[in-house]
Amino acid sequence: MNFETLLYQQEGSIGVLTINRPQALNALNKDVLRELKKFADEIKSSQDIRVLIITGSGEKAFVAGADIKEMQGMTPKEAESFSVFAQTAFNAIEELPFAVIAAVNGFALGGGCELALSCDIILASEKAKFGLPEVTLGLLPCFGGTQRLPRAIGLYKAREMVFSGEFYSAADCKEFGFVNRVITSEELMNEAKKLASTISLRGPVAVHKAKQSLNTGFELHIHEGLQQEAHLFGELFNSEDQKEGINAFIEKRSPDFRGR
Ligand code: CO8
Repeated sequence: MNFETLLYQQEGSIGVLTINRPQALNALNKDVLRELKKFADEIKSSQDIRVLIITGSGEKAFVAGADIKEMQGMTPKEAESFSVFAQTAFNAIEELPFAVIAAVNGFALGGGCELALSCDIILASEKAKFGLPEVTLGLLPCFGGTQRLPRAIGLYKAREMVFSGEFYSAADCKEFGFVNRVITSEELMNEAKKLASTISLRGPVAVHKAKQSLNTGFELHIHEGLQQEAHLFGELFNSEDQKEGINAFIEKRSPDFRGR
C-alpha cells in the first residue's frame, strides 16, 4: 500500500499504521483523511491481518488535530462536508473487522483525540496529552468527539473536556476512563505489540463478532443488545474457528485459528 501521508508496515498478522506529517505534528489535512478512508477500505478485507496499531510519526505528536490552516475561509457548507468526510473516515476505522489499538505517543488533540476514540483500545505514553481544544478556536469537536467521548466517559466529564478546551495528561484520561493504560514512551510500541500479539492469537471471527456485539450493542436497549449478542453467538457456530477452538481445548492443544 502506497500513501503520501501514511506509513504502513505489517509484522506477521499485526499491522502498524503511522500518521506521517511530523512537520505539522501529524495534523489531519484532507489528504490524510482521504488516505485514512482509502486505507480502511483496502485493509478491511485483508485475510492476513488480525490487529491494527495506529500511532503518530515523531516524538511529539500522535495527531495534533485537524489541520487548522486548511479551515481558514471555509464556508459553512464546506465545513459541514469536511466534518461528514472525517466522520466517514473514522467510522471506517471503528468498523474494521479486527481490533484496533491507538498507541498515543504525544499530543492527541481535537481530531487526534477523536481518532483515538474511534479505536478499540487506547494505550498512551506518559508524555501523551489529550484534549478537545476546538472551543479555543471558536469551533466544536466535529469528528465524532461530542458523540464518542460522552459514550466513553459520561456526559459530565465530557462536558468538562469539551467546554474547557484544556489539555489533560494520560494519567487523567486513564482516570476519566478512556485510556486503558499509561506506559513509558520507550515501552509504548512494545506494549502495544504485545497486546496486539495476544489478541492476534484469539479466534479472529470471534474477536470480530465480539467487537460488533460490544460496539453496536452499546447503542441499543439492553434487551435488543442481548438479542443481538445471542444472534452473533449463534453465527459463530457457522465458523471453522469455533470448531477448532472447542476441539483444541478438548484435545489439550493450542488452537490454530484460520479466521473463517
Ligand atoms: N494544524 C495545522 N498545523 C499544526 C497543527 C494543526 N492542528 N498543530 C501543529 N501544527 C503545526 C504548527 O503550525 C507548526 O508548524 P510551523 O512550524 O510551520 O509553524 C508545527 O506544527 C509545530 O507546532 P508548534 O510550533 O505549535 O509546536 P509546539 O510544541 O509549540 O506546540 C501544540 C504544540 C500545543 C500541539 C500546538 O501546535 C497546538 O496547539 N496545535 C493546535 C492544536 C489544536 O488546536 N488542535 C485542534 C484543531 S481543531 C480539530 O482538530 C477539530 C476541528 C474540526 C474542524 C473541522 C472544520 C471543518
